[in-house]
Amino acid sequence: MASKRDPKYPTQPAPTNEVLPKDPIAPGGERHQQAKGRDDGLTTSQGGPVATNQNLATAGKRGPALLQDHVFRDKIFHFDHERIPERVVHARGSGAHGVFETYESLEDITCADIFARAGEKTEVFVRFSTVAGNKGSFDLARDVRGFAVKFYTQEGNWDLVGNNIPVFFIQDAFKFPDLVHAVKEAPDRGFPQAQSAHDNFWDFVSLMPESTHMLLWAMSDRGIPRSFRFMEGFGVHSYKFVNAKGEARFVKFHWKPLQGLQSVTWPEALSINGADPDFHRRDLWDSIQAGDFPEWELGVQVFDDEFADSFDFDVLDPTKLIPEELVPVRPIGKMTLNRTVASHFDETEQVAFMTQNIVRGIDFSDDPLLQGRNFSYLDTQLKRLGSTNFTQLPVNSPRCPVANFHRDGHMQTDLHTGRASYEPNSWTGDERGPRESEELGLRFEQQEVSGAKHQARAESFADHYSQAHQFWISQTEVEQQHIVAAFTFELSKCEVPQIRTRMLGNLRNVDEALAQRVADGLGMELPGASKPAVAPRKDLPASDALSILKNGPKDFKGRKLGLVVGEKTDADALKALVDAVIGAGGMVEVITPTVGGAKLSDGSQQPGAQFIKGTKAALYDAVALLVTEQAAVELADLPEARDFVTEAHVNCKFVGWNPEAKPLAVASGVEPDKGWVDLADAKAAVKAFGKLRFWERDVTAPAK
Ligand code: HDE
Repeated sequence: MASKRDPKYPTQPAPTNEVLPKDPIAPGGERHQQAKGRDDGLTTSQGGPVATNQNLATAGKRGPALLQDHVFRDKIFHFDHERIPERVVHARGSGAHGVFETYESLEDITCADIFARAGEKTEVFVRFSTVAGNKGSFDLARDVRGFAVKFYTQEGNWDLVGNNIPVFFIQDAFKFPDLVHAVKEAPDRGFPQAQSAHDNFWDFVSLMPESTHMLLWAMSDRGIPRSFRFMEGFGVHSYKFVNAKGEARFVKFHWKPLQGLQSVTWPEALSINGADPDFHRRDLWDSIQAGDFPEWELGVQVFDDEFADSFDFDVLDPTKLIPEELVPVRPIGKMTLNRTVASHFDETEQVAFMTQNIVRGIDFSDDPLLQGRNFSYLDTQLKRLGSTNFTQLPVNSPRCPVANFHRDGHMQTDLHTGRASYEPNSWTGDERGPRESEELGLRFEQQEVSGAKHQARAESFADHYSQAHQFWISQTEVEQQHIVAAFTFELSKCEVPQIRTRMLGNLRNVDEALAQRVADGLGMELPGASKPAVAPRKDLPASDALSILKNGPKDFKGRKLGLVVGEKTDADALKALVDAVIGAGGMVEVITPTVGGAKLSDGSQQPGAQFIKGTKAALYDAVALLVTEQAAVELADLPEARDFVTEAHVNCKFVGWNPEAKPLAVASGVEPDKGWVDLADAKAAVKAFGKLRFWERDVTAPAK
């Protein structure tokens, strides 16, 4: 056979509803077994059994080490070379495997095989990420989140490399290195890490008014999601669907979490980063391990040239979205993440996403950001993974056959046979090798192009503020307050006053009230508005789809209760509450005075998952205090217990309690209100928890 590469693993399932085959590298899989070595015996990289994994060979008992200790050399050599360059952006990521199921055939609009048959199941790998921070940074940075999905389709890999925000900071790929340099650590001092609250970032974006719409999103609670499970994903750019007749339409991709949307508050984000810097990756891991598989619907906004021409903005401009009220999102399939990675490095780190990985039936638009990305992603994989053969790594390898005349290169793991590595050739049979196919191959849309070579931004990209205003007026009051607070916080960290002033000048073009409230928060005079390239529109209607709170969850499913239990807690009440939470599809983490647990009223020992000094209310979606008066008095003496209650209260969480817990509430300086629900009726309490926040309490909001 000339050069046919067999699918590495697993082979592509037939287009039926059968469950996917077991992945050979998953624990218990064939390759995993191999990796364990011979009969569980330790071996060198060459497979030789190892006699000692403890000591260097030395000359004499206490003498110098021997150069000949090849076992030591093998081990330390490999260790010395373990690190590869981290991603220049999106370095910190969390991956998971899953399956995508197509709802119905989309043959009328795309010939993509993945959308050809209703019920078709396609294996996927997803990597969520923060953007600015290094690999070891914390999860709750205020940042954009990456939402990259690799579909292993029968006609090759399709990568939808998106974010949790539907627009971007810049309109043209030429500016990307500047944007990233501005937000990352300052080159002289090497900090700040994983945050945008610093002069360089705001200097740059205030000079780039096209960033303003995205800034509104990043300063909203979208920048601090509760976890990956509760955020939307967006392809951002306009792409194209092309059908078998060659007809093309624009398409925008949306991922909608079936868990609903949810974010944390900024004070909680600060708290979580200290208490559990891995909060998001742990959440993804725990929920999948617990069998509570997160799900997203893939939806599309499909529109033609006529709509594109009539739309208020250029559909090629990635700083603009198309309101869902104008072009509804049509659900076309569902993704379920059902398997954690077997190895973070082998899979999450080595996965190589590339926007240019499209399949027949999907095409690029002329969005200048997308066109630039198509160039960048291949480069970056070679830098990170070190060889053009990175597509042979299991996580990157297509599940359909690969056949071409690419040869050699570092770390070639395919075994090519036959004498022809070129075509045309006149060999026959297996020696002949693969051939191109007019019928099966991907062809770009036959688009007419004209015009002189050009090196300037199109005028149709000039409006930088109208949709930022639309976003602002689409938020609830609470969300607007959070946006004001975020701008105020971030700009307060800019040491150079002119940068703050310039940004306030830009915000005036978005909304006068927004600019005034941020100026008030900073204690600054409102400067004159900056001069916009074109006058912003203020007549765009509000869009409910842009608000998180208008798209929240309906119950406590997939959420976690932090349940404080003490000595002699009523065992029946505890059982009733735990049953009610689990019955609602939620999780409970029991918090006891020491991690050894507490003795309940019936004499049984309740173990603690956390102890009160080692956890924070910010880590839970609701908290409950199920304690005797005596236990409440003892807890009231602990600053950590008082902080726990105060943090829950000021962040508008629902607090479940029994009246005996009052001494703890009093010592914490909080006044129980209607967001404090009596645990006597456990089911009613869990129903209240499902609302997630009692915003009426918002103690940080300015008095009306
Ligand atoms: Fe990326 N981006 N990007 N980006 N991007 C990378 O590729 C780049 C952009 C996004 O989990 C890099 O493998 C350029 C928009 C995600 O592995 C790199 C431009 C969107 C991920 C790169 C953009 C994204 C990346 C770094 C402007 C949302 C993580 C490592 C033209 C639609 C994928 C890597 C993963 C990663 C380049 C802008 C999303 C350097 C040049 C817009 C989710 O190739």
